[in-house]
Amino acid sequence: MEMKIREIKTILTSPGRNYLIVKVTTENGITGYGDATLNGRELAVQSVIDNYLRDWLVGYNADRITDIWQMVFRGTYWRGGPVFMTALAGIDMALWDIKGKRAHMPLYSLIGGRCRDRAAVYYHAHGTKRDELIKRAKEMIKTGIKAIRYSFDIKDMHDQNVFYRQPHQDIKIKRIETDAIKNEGMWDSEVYIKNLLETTQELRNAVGTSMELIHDVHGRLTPIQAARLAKELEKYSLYFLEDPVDSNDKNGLQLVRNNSSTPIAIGELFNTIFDCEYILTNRLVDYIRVDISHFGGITPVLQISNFADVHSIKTAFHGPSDISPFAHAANIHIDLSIPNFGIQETFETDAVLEDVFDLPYCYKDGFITITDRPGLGVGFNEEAAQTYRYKKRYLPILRDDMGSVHNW
Ligand code: GCO
Ligand code: MG
Repeated sequence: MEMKIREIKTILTSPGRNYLIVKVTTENGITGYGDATLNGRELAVQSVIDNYLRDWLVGYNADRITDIWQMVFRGTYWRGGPVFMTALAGIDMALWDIKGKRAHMPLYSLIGGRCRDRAAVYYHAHGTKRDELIKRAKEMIKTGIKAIRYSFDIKDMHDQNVFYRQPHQDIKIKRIETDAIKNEGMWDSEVYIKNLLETTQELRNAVGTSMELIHDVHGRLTPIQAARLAKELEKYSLYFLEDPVDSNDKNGLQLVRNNSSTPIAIGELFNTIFDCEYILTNRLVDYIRVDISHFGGITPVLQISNFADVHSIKTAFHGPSDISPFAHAANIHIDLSIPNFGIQETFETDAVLEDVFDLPYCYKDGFITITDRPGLGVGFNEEAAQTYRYKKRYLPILRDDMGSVHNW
């Protein structure tokens, strides 16, 4: 049925974190929302939608999601990249939301129906000190959480005022930081490896086998360092080790694989199926964890999930606090309806988020479920969203002791 797109609008909001939301409205007044948040580059994505995609897509049939996706991806010739794919993802999610609302069906029903009743999740557990992390993990077990991604800050052995920053923590730590633009930290991989091994041992002893442990290296090690680490970690039976090397280094990943049986997960930096094709066909990972907002939306994530399944690889979609509830909801609908779901990353929700978003999902005993509201099922209060003003923020930069830039 023909159902033309009447309007495409972007909304920036910051209830605790910055989010860029896309709103698509059809001629018959159905609205769909999608997430187009790209941490630190929200304004760049907004410009692609407002200045490029909007005028082009208004008037197209909203029902033809695959056609619109192909048109924007292939038709633009210079394809891919995080900014462009995030813009496309926002539109794609909104179109699926519209289709669900029109059919009076939740997304999971539209894409094949549930394969399971609930989806296993993992939370982030961070401690500025090792004992703090262990205390936190033990508290989490009591609340029913069954899997954590653990991280900690490391005090420099020589300079007590310097901490090595662990992947993506918002906790204020003392480092060479002046403002939101010059947000720089120090890094030493050998200090990190030593601390990680000691921490993992203590954590495993403290939680026993009652908790799955995940660690995110954030692509900060060289292949040989990562191979050594993954081998050493075997005795602690991690659920997976994430991004042990730079995601672009496929041969580096192969080296890690050849030297260790620690399960590996990768994918949050990939933007197209072509970025992961070699890794999947060569079975270099056990979990693929693409980010629905940076990978172009629901349409390509369904495709990559099927492709991974053919290679006995499970999913562990990226789900940090810096993507909005629309992306989280989309992840969960997919988690529930694909055969090869593994685990879903999640985070503890800040109450302020619920001033703007009415969440359809809820967590219990380490699992997540979602309501049967149509489409993505997320309610969005646009007026409340306007009151949380966007705050410009940059991602941090890491440097080693010579001052050279290191992977963050
Ligand atoms: C994860 C990720 C995040 C990223 C963040 C960057 O595994 O959850 O590594 O923590 O660092 O999404 O904006
Ligand atoms: Mg990560």
